[in-house]
Amino acid sequence: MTVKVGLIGAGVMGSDHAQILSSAVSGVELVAVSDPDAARATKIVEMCPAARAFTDPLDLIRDSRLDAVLVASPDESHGALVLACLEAGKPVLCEKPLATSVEGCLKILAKERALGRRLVSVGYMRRFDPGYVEMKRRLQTGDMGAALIMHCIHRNVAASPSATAPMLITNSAVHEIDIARFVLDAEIERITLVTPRKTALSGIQDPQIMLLAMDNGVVVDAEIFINAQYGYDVRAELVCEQGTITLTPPHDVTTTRAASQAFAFPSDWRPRFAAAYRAELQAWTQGIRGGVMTGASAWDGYVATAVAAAGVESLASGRPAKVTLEPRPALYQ
Ligand code: ISE
Repeated sequence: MTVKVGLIGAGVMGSDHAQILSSAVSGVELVAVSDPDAARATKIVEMCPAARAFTDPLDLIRDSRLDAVLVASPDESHGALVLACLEAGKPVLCEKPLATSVEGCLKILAKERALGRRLVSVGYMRRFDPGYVEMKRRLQTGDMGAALIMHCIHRNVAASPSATAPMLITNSAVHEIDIARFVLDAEIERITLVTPRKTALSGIQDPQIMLLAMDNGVVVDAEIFINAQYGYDVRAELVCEQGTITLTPPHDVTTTRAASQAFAFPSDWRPRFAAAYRAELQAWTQGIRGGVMTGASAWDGYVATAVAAAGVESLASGRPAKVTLEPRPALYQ
């Protein structure tokens, strides 16, 4: 069976997904694309000629030819579009965040529970990154002993002019929140935002340091710096009882010349996580065919949004914020 997918959003992420679906994922066909900007949708149709262009995403969701929907539209639209997909009974992979508010996520959880089956996946693509997958596997072998501390770094080149201080948490650190839960298999009890001296190159509180207290005692520290200038740089090191597990820098070559060594950084997350995006989209389409969804669920999407909301609270108050979650429904056990 070829999974017929409709894509909502033809911006940076939508175009990237269209490119991956049409060149690197098997058993899938992009048959529809919607964007309020018809010119952007047309660009995708040029790349995927089987795709029909829409301007209204709800018309796309209703298109009876579609088996599934990929949402890559602006963040504020995610919650309502995911609900519309559930209404139509269609599997949906939504870019992060699942919804911008905790209430929006809870509505999705309630709707999916009422349907009684998992249709929602959330694009926390790091769960498919070979490095993080291996980090989790090594930890689970037990030969490193228990994890004690996870050190993370998340640096972007330059933020968009509309970036705000809370967005360091809701837009960037959510990936650290999700991957810490995934690698450590633990929930977050408390989140604290620490605010170092600000870079003069931005008007907002940047960088920030996020501390996560996990329910198994591990502490995660993550530096989030979205105007780091030199390149897109994501690092992680897990300190365990018997040693450490560290992501290796993801470059192909290092040059040695004139008494120094160098390698290049990507300019954003798309090249850095290219393998993860491919694996995520392949697993999603396989999951649709086989009826078993992998990757981040609606529950994981809800938790990431809830922890980030507590983080924004901590940023404002300067104090640790407790994370309070709804009981986890059986559908997501
Ligand atoms: C961006 O929206 C992403 O999702 C990237 O993965 C993340 O690294 C970046 O900081 C965000 O702005």
